[in-house]
Amino acid sequence: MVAQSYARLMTLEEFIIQGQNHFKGATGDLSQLLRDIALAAKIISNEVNKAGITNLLGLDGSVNVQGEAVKRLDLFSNDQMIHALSRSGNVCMIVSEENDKPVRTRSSSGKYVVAMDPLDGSSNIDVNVSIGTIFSVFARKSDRADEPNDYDIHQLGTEQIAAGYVLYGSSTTLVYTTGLGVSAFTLDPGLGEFFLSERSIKMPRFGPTYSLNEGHIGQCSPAVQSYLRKCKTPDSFSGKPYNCRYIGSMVSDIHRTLLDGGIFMYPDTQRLPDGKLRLMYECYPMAFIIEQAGGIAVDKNKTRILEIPVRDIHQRSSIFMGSDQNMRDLISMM
Ligand code: P6P
Repeated sequence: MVAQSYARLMTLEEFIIQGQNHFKGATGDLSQLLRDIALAAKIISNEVNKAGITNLLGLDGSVNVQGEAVKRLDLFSNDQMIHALSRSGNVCMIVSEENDKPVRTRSSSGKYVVAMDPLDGSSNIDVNVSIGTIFSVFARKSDRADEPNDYDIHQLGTEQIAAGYVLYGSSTTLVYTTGLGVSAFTLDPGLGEFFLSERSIKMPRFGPTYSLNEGHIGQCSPAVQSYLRKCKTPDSFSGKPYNCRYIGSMVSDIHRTLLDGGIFMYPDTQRLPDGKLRLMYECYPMAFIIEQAGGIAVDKNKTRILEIPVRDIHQRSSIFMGSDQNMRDLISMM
């Protein structure tokens, strides 16, 4: 019975090949890149799910039984992603939250540049809250015979050719887009295989849920404060106020917003006038996904996130993203 039910499921591998066939002249290089990311996701998932026990065994940060230093999970995840992205020879440069400068791979002729947060929200590991990997893929601009340069990195979010995240939660879920809609895959850890769980995800047009760190609300703009007062006022139609849901792990908060609708905000505050989240490897990929699912993503100036130019690879941006109607309500107040 189980064998028959698996037979009905589509693997990530099959889906990637199907997607590749959409792109005339596709070389399979992007497909290989997505497969490499999926491999790193499986390795990271395996470690993340052991994190509690390694802490208990005191292996975290000390020397493990093989005499190797046990790296903190975010550094381990960074290493795994860099290794996976370097395997194919298709990636020439990597921007990572964990590295001050862009990382050059051995393949200076690689056709892609990847920006990533290898383990976002890693501080949540100690309290067993879901965390995630976020990635964004660009085609390099410079000639492949030359060394990659800053023009390959300073591209607009609209130029992403793929973006996605992996959520290490009660199940490990990979969500990505190549511009043809958003699909989700769930890992069967027993088989080590990602299976298609949601195809062409479309956000609900509206969701009665808002998500932000309300502890900062006193430092937020009057527009955000008045929007929040509106969310807390019982709705004339349903008679109920919105729900507040905030996990403090961007991948989890965005995944819920993507599937259930609503709005996620990390606004600018007096302490963080440009917000906290990073433009290249948190805001860009998540905005690409949210827009592909029918939502809207802007910053404090109502500028489309995907059109905010990159000045510095670690620059921050305020971010407001979510369902079409929720976002229009907020934007009308900004
Ligand atoms: P705060 C996690 O540290 C993170 O980078 C995102 O995953 C999350 O959305 C945000 O910071 C939470 O920040 O200030 O609410 O703790």
